[in-house]
Amino acid sequence: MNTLMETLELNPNNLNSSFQTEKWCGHEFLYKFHNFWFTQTYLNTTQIVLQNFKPLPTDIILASFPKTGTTWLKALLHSIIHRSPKAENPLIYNHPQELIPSLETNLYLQERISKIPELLSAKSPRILGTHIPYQIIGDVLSSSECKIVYVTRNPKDTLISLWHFVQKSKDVEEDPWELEVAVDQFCKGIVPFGPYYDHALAYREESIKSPQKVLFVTYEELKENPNNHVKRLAEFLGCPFEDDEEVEEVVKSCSFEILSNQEVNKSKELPNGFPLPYSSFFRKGEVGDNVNYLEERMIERIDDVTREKFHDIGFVYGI
Ligand code: PAP
Repeated sequence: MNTLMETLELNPNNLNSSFQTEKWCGHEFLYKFHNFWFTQTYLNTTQIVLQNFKPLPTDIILASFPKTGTTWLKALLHSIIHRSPKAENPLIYNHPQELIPSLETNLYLQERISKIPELLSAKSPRILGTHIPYQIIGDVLSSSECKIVYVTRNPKDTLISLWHFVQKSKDVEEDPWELEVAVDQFCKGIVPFGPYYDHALAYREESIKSPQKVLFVTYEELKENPNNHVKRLAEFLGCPFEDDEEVEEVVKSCSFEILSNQEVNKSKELPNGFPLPYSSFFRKGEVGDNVNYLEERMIERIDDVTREKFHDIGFVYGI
């Protein structure tokens, strides 16, 4: 516990002098740390995670760039690991973000520090989320036999989902994040935990190098064939399903239609340590919604970056 307190003292709130900064939206600034961009809060908590989090060999880490399917995967992983009879499914009464906390956004927060040992004492295997890029948290994650599931989503839908999410913040109501600006910042990588492309590529590379340790899955393939990918996830995690009905039940109970209609997920209450309500994690849950918002020239600009960053190195995805 002392170590945590000491770390906090080493991270004073005034970071402006030591990090490259960019204005983001509302009153938020982003800070550049190891070539990725962080809000002030997450820069602090990320450093605390790096210095204090020790993964157990049995841990399952769900890694993702924001808005790429984190909530869905949290629900799926929880259901795959803790198979429970339909009526007792904890997803009926608990938001997926509460069932599976994220290291830097829900756990290693100043106000939760005293509760960390208790919060991390969950029954094995623990499932924990993170948006921290592999370039930054890779050494920590490779220090144990823990498994990593990484989910990604096509860049245009990711951006549109993020743009909607950010509009819900009070701060941004007064100083809107114009779509034009959002496209520009996304393409330059200046969004929380960005650049999106570098984030996805490093986890993808690890999944190719160490397929037993890292499983890489896309939002779109999950949408297209959820049953197959849920089976694949369960096999990767060492707990394969015995019958297809069980798979069907997991897929159904975690579907957007079911989850977004649970009272807990419609709630306007704020999750622990988070400035936006539980309901903000559920919007449309569709593939291709970006075409309803992005102008042709915006699409072309993002596609150009996608070609350069992904396609040119053989990852044909995202257009
Ligand atoms: P986070 O990284 O901040 O936790 P994350 O859950 O990755 O957010 O992203 C939210 C997106 O996932 C929303 O997408 P949209 O804005 O395009 O609609 C949300 O609707 C979608 N989502 C949440 N739950 C599900 C689900 N069960 N199935 C499919 N999509 C989902």
